Amino acid sequence: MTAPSASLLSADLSLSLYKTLYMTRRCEETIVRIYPEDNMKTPMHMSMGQEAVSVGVCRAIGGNGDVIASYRSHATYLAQTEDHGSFFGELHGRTNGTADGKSGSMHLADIPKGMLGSTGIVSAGIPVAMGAAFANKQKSPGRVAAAFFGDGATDEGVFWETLNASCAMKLPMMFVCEDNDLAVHTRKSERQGFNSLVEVVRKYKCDVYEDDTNDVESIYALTRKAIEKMISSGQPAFLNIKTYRYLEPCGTMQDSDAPYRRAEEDAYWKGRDCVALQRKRLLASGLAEKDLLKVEGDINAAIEKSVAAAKAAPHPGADLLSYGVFYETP
Ligand SMILES: Cc1ncc(C[n+]2csc(CCOP(=O)(O)OP(=O)(O)O)c2C)c(N)n1
Repeated sequence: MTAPSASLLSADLSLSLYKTLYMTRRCEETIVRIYPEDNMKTPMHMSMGQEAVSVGVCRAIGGNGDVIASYRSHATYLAQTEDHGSFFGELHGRTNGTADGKSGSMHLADIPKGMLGSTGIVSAGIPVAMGAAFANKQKSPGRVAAAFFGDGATDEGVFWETLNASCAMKLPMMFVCEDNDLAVHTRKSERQGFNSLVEVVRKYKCDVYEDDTNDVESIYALTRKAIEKMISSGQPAFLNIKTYRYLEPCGTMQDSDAPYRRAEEDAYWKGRDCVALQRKRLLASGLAEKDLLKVEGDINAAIEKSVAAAKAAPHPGADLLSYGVFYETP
């Protein structure tokens, strides 16, 4: 296991980042455990291994921004809202879910908390986030918008059009590429006709940032820097954060033996697991193991309560069929 560097953040923030990382990981471990019960009918696109990107970025935004996730949305939703009650309600298709149980795991939203949504169409959330950035520039100076997307989304024209328009219009828009090198089973080197995405993006009028640590504190600090620069310069930011998907592209199973996987790559990233890294840092900073176990135990118990509440809640009835589907004039 890679040794973490000493924290440059306050002890409270360091622990708080860990709590959200741990909660997100534990929610997905719970999904892995109970998915075979077949109470959750939605397909699953697991964030496991990549959680530090959402936790670091969303915490750096700190409630003063709007985010849109890709279809691999669990970590972004949980990091932005901290609400695993509505999360498990939605996955179980129950009325206590984020969309009354009608949307499933790829369409998680909580607009009052700045979680504008997520979408199953690769790249489709990026121009919607640009709309939020445009609105924020007009109505809420200092507030940013961020689009999370995989490196596969940059193979879509709409990514480049949105990047171009955001730069031309000088919008407070943050592009967050969760760069796990893969689109399903295909690597960037087989899909892309250029050598380096960040070198191409550097030609645009935006600031480009890179991270390859999978370390939540490093991602947090980089995002804070990007937001401050974006607000002072009026130019968008592009964050390319290297990370690693632990599970199969869609589903809850391990696929470490699949032909597209590389054993050394798997070992490298699991040796710098973002949750374990932050835990180790907290222990090295003097936090007692028993205190950390208590924190973790409380989170585990709260997640079990959310799962039980989801299972006990009703499915949506016909009365909710068109509710929330059509815009209603206030
Ligand atoms: C417009 C569109 N084209 C194709 C697909 C099928 N598809 C689903 S996931 C995926 C790969 C996406 O890879 P990436 O954006 O890197 O996300 P990751 O799975 O790595 O998180 C593709 C091509 C889709 N959902 N939408």
